[in-house]
Amino acid sequence: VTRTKIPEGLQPLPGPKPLPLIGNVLELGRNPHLSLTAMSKQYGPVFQVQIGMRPVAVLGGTEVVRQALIKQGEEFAGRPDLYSFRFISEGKSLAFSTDQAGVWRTRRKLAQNALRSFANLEGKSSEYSCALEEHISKEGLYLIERLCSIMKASGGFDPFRYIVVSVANVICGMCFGRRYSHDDNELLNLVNMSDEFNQVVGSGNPADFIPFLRLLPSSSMKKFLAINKRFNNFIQKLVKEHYDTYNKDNIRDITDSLIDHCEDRKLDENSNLQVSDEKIVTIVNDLFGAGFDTISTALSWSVVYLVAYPEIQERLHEELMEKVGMDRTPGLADKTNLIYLDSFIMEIFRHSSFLPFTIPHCTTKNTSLNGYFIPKDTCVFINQWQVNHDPETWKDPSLFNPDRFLSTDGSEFNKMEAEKVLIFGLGKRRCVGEVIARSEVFLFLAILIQRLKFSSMPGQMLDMTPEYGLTMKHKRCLLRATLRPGFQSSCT
Ligand code: HEM
Ligand code: HJJ
Repeated sequence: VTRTKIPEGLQPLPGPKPLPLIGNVLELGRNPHLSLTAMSKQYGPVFQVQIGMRPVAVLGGTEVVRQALIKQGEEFAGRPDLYSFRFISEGKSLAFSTDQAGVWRTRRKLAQNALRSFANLEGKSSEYSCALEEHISKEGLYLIERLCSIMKASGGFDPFRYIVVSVANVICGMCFGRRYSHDDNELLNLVNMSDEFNQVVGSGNPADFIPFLRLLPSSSMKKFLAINKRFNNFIQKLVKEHYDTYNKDNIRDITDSLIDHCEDRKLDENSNLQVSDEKIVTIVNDLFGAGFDTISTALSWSVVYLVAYPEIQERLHEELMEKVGMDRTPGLADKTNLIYLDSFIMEIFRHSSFLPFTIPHCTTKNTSLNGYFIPKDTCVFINQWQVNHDPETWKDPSLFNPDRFLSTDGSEFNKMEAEKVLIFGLGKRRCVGEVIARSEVFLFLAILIQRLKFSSMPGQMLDMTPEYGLTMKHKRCLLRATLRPGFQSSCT
């Protein structure tokens, strides 16, 4: 370990004493978001643990996270060179790879522009305010039909299994202009295997920090490599089809627009060619991967919470009846009126904190925080779970209570409280899909809650303990859904 001399007036980060070779891995345990929150009580809002030979700065206090990611954004905007990240999109991921010469910044802008233009695109019919709303509405209604027929056939359904296909279809529509059936095995195999991906890339995976562990045979690492390979093949096939049928006068989807950007650049003699075509087109890997996995995790948790809190489910349904009624499908414009639903979603984000840490960050130069010295190239974990359960910020943080986001008389959504929830990260690396994600979670839930009532299978206990990973999932389970009185489906 190389030691940089600590500048005068600064202290080294506090933290537990590391063991030789493995550092503090044993104290990290199976739930690093909980163990690191507990350590923070002893060492403060910013401290250091050593994972293997590598020091990691852990930030979990609300203020210290804002200070680092916003006020000192540039210094904390890097990504560490972690072993598992090398295999994601063949090391060319926008989200996970280390930046060379500002390429990340250019790619990020391209991703943001592509998402913005395709989400806001006009819908095919005037019934919808935008293409995103059209995709979500249609997939939401298909999902209801599908759940009704599964209920009729087998009396219970696995929420993640069906939600993930509907969500994947929305991002597939935007990225590739196509949708898949709920029985398409190619898509099902791809989107139902994200567990291993998430466990391997979750913050604090020992193999990322302890080189000799990579020599041991590991079934989870094997599966991780297989998932990445399958994922890349799936996307590459769709990208090739797009190259073959590309027409610059008819840009059909995000993939076309990224190809178009490469072609444009070839004509422009002054353009800077640092970003290869491949690095432009692989942006869709990240958009598709992030687009199906995060949102389906959020929705699947939401359905489980609806079942766990039936009185909240009834109140959400009543709000929908009052503000939307039965005669039309809810739309994105209803968001401002459905304040209890909005509060419920914020409380899902906060209470589950299903994205417990952001993707790991890395310092881009020597810096300091709260009077502590942090050298260049230090790996940094941002503990979103801790921010969302900080007793200084939240009254009874372990209580699931959507009302905390409403004014005392219940008539208004409290934006100030909502902004304290940390789930999309902050600053330069903040999620690029946030607007789409919020719209999708809102509209899918509004459509589902309007028409369906969810409940548990008789005699089955709900297990709400999350499985640790980049995105934490609930255990697979079977639930029931029944149509609300007055609604029809093709199987009633
Ligand atoms: C990054 C959360 C949905 C695309 C991130 C990060 C978080 C996050 C925490 C890392 C921030 C950091 O490292 O500091 C979420 C949540 C979602 C969601 C909670 C859903 C509820 C989406 C969607 C897309 C997307 C729908 C795309 C369509 C990305 C990309 C990055 C990212 C590309 C990498 C940004 C970068 O490294 O510069 N997201 N996300 N996310 N997200 Fe999301
Ligand atoms: C995936 C599940 C994947 C990628 C990306 C390239 C890109 C969730 C957070 C940020 C979003 C950033 C990305 C998430 C992962 C998945 C996801 C899977 C292969 C992938 C914080 O998206 O099973 O395979 O390859």
